[in-house]
Amino acid sequence: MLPAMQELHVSNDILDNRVALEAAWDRDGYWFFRGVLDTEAVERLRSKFLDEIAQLGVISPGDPIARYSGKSLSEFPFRMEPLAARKIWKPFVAEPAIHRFFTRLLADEPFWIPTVEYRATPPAQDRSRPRFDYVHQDGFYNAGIPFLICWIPLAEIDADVGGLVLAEGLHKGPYLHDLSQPPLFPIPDGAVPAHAWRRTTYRPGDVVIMHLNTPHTGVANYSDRFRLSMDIRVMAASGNTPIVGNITSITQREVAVQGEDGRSGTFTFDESTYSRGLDGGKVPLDEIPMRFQPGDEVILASHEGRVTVLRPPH
Ligand SMILES: O=C(O)CCC(=O)C(=O)O
Ligand SMILES: [Fe+2]
Repeated sequence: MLPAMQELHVSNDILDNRVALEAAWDRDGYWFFRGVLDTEAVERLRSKFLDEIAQLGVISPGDPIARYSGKSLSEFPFRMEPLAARKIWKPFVAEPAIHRFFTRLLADEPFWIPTVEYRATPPAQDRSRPRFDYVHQDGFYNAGIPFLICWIPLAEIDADVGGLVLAEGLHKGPYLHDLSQPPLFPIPDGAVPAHAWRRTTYRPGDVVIMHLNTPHTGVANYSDRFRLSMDIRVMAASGNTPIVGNITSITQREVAVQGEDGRSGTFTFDESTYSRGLDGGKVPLDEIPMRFQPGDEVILASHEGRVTVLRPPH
């Protein structure tokens, strides 16, 4: 059993009230909205997940509840690489009803950061492991880009299925990650007081939007079915958005990028550059040019011509 936890605050009633929205954000470090995403659009996304995992034989074709068939998971693509390769987030955020919701929430056009996780989490195979998968603050591993995390359930996710838990009001810092424990710097047990954890039973149409420093984790799935969710990151388009695109050239001192939206430029590296490799660790300055090549997809943030963040989308 998951320990008893308070429910997330629901912010539907303040969706059009900027002052109240900002106050809730400042106090809690998240917004939770119920039933605001067009359920047909969510269903179209969900059916892509179901088709993919049915093809892998781990659920029966057409099974709407995605009950795990028991087939070995030794070949299961835990990061859903086939869905990632198809970039199925793009048609989802382009759905007019989805676009309208985020435009209303941000009071601006949404700018999507293509750091997307497609999660089809099977029932936990090892129940001796802790129920909380990995408590973390996204900001610790993604310094420099002030995005909002959008966690989107694609089916009902109750306490057995697990889902997301977050620590309310702990986004104002300092980071809880333990700097003396490389390379992952985990948050020590007990650093988040037990009373701060929040959850709810999630349903299609709901969305959790979190501050990038809000501690959170997935909860191991103790049900008989797959847990389906997608998390994606967004900013207001008028903010200081990074360039999302491809490297056109890279030398020991600078990198040139061509952004998908037409922005481009050449930027220099320096000691303040935060670069992250595919393994998630910080890349030393002199190794940056070896980690990236022309053609690579990157997210690049800059300040006065210098790179502040350079990283692959994932
Ligand atoms: O869904 C999960 O298991 C964790 C979600 C998460 O870490 C995120 O959305 O940043
Ligand atoms: Fe996260």
